This record gives sequence, structure tokens and C-alpha cells, in this order.
Amino acid sequence: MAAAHFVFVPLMAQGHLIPAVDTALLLATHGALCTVVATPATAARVRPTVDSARRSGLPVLLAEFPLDYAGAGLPEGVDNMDNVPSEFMARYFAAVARLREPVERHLLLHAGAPRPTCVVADFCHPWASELAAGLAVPRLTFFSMCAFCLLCQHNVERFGAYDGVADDNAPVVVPGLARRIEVTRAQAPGFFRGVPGWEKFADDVERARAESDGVVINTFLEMEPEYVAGYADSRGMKVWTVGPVSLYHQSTATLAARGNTAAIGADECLRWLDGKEPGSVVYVSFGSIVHPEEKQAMELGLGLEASGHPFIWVVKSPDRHGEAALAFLRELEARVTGRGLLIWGWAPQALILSHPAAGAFVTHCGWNSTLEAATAGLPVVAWPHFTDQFLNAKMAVEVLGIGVGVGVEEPLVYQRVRKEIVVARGTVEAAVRSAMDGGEEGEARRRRARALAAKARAAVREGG
Ligand code: BUP
Repeated sequence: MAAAHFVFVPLMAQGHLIPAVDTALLLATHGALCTVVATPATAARVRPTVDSARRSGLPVLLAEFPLDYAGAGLPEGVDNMDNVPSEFMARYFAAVARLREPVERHLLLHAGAPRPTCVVADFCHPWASELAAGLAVPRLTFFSMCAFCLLCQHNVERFGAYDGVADDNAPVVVPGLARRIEVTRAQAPGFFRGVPGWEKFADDVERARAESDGVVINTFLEMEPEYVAGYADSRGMKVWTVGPVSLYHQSTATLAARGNTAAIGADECLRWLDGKEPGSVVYVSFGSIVHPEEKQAMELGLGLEASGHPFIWVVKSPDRHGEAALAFLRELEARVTGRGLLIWGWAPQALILSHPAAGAFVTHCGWNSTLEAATAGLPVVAWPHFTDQFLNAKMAVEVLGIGVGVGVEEPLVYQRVRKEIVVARGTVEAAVRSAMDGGEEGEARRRRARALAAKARAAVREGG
């Protein structure tokens, strides 16, 4: 029988790309050839991971395809969700969809690699169904989300929970769950649903998912068995829970290369952590897309400083900050030398979280970050901003009991969520203290997080 050849088509966004590549590496460790499709700037971020995996003998290929910027009316170099201005988003998706033909041609003609046997494509790529049909292979839909979030979104829509609710900030109970979970339309607007101009895209995404041959989710069954079963049942689909995919590659080299572009070398970061007490450091990151506004960044910094705990804060590149915020951050950095480490770029997150000195994670609740925290046995300060992050925060705080919520009750405006809201330094300080100390409640949270980490490790072992 010919060897399996999986073609991964991730969304070009770190939060989708990284778990897709981790999943490809997982299959490669089981002997399957995996090809990861990417546009050039995105390929550059994946290459260090793929090269590191190839050096250790894994059969992984990276297939790079340029976007037709001019033809699509896109600014040159708009290549990844973290650099697509919102007014170009629709054109960007249309340009990516036009990769179908060159990708198919490449896969059919590429000498030296066996014909593909399966396409694993992000749910945001409905066109991948046509790619799979052209290759005459199954298409699986990849979600870097939790089953809880997928089921909540599905049930809210299926049972019309928002029908007749005019106020975007009025909480409704999510129908069809054993546990009472309330959510507002502003917190969980549905993937592309209800966003003017995106109706057709939302329909295409939904159709492609429904017609696909199964769903692959970066979660693990032991964490949310009822939601995985509920989602599979209500969708009538095969669901594979393959996570937590960050746990499969424990080589420091591969993890350090994960997502690429470490502004501070992993070694330096780990040395800094080596000098800290076990469980003493707060790690703060808002993922690859969310970027706190100037005033918010300052309040956050002052809150972290006042908490008295050592911290690592991923502040991203200096050009993402206005003058005042930049000056504030530089002053803070000088003031907290030795106790606070500011990372001006990409951090080796998976390595930081699994270091014994890590104590808690202040996170925007992107699903990967939430899962990586749980996997490392850390409590979170859950501070969601948009898309699935509010439901992920509910998962962490209400379902798993490992989180302290921040700013989750504020009234929101979908798509412009955090612009007007500033969480004050005192709130930040209190949330960090609660996660790190927090008396009996804090201890119970940390115990639950440690128990979850043990389950996560068991889930990725043979037979898990
Ligand atoms: Br920032 C950052 N280093 O410095 P999420 C992120 N990551 O390794 P997102 C780093 O990127 P969504 C950094 O470990 C995680 O795997 C992190 O994914 C890694 O958030 C990934 O948490 C980030 O899902 O996407 O990127 O904002 O839109 O899904 O929230």
C-alpha cells in the first residue's frame, strides 16, 4: 500500500498555522508524509520548525505559493492575518482561494512525492474542498478551537438563541448544554455570521465543513468529553481530537523554532527563568493578533509591577507601539530589571509555560494559549478580546475552573471590542494576585490546573 500523504492547508495566521504544523509533525512521526502549503512570508515562519523536524528524520515538506498581490488588489506583502488591514480582508481570502489551481497542479505533478491521500484544511478555507475533489481524496476540516466553543456557537445558531434579542450585550443561556452558560451576541457573534458582507463566505465555510469527511480538533477528550460528544452528535460527523498538539514535540530545538522569529533567544529566556523560584513567574501575552491600546498597555504594565510578582511580558515589536507607550515600556523595563522581562518580539511560549518557574498565564484566551496553559498545569488570568476568545475564557473560568476573568463583563461592540475599554491597573493587580496566591480558592484552581496537565500528558501517550 502506498504511504499516506497528508496535505495541510492552514489559515495563514499563527493561531491556526502553529497547531496545524504541530499536527502534521504528529502524523509524520507515525510515518506519514506531510506537505504544508503556505504563502512566502508565512512559509518563512514555518521553515525553522519544518527544517528542525526534517533534521530529526521526519517526512515533512513545505510547499510555497506566492499570492498574486497586484491581481487581487492587495498591497505587496500582505501575506498573513496579522498584517492584513481589515479593509483588505475579503480580497485577501479571495486571493488565497485562487491558490487552489497551482496547489493542485503542484501536488499532482510533483515528482519525488507520492500522490496525496488526504487534505487537512483549516475551516476558513472552503476552497480546499474543491482541491480535495480535484485530487480525488477526502477533506478533513481543521479547527484550532475547543469543542465547547464549537458546540456553543452551533447551539446558539441552531436554536435561534439570539432571535428577538436586540441588545448585543444581553446575555442568553446557551441552549442544549447540561451546564448553564450565558453568552452575549457581542461575545460570541458566530464565525463570520452576521458580519455585513461576509454572508456568502459564512455559508461557504458552513457548507465545506458539512460536506467534509470529518473534523480534526486541537483538544483532548478527557478535558471536555461531553462537548466533543455533543458536537459530533449534533453535527453528525466524525470528530478526531488530536491535542494538545503542542505536547508532541518536546525537543527544545523544535519548540524554540515554533512560530519562528524569537526576538529573544530561547536560551536567554530559559536562563532568566532558571534564576527564578518554582511557580513564581507570571507570563503575559495576548497572542499574535490582539494588541492592547496605548492606555491599556500602560495600565497593564503598572498592574503587573504593583502585583510584586516576577513577570515575562510579550510586548511585540517596538513599531506596534505609539511614542508614549513605547517610552512607558522602556521606563518600566529599566525599573523592573531582574524582576520583569519584556520580550520585544516572538517568545518561545511553549518552552516558557512548561518551565518550572512559570506560575500563571495572563492570556487573551486564543485557544492555543488557553490549551497550552492547561497543558502546562497553569492557572490563567482570562482576558478575552474577540472571536472565540470569550467562549475560551468561559471554558477556562466556568467549565475547567482554572481561570480568573478580567474585563469579561464589560459591554462590547463586536469587531471593535477592546478599543474603548480600559481595565484599570488595580484590576490587573488583583487578578494576578488571585491567580498566583488567592488563598484556598487560588490553591483549588492551581490543583485543578495540575490535574488537567496530567490528563493532557496521558492523552498524548500511546493509547491515549
Ligand atoms: Br504572541 C506568541 N510566541 O510570542 P493563540 C505566540 N506564540 O509561541 P492568536 C508563541 O502562538 P487566535 C509568541 O504558543 C500559540 O501556539 C503560542 O495562538 C504561539 O492566539 C500561538 O493563542 C498563538 O490561539 O490566535 O495567535 O492570537 O486568533 O486564535 O486567538
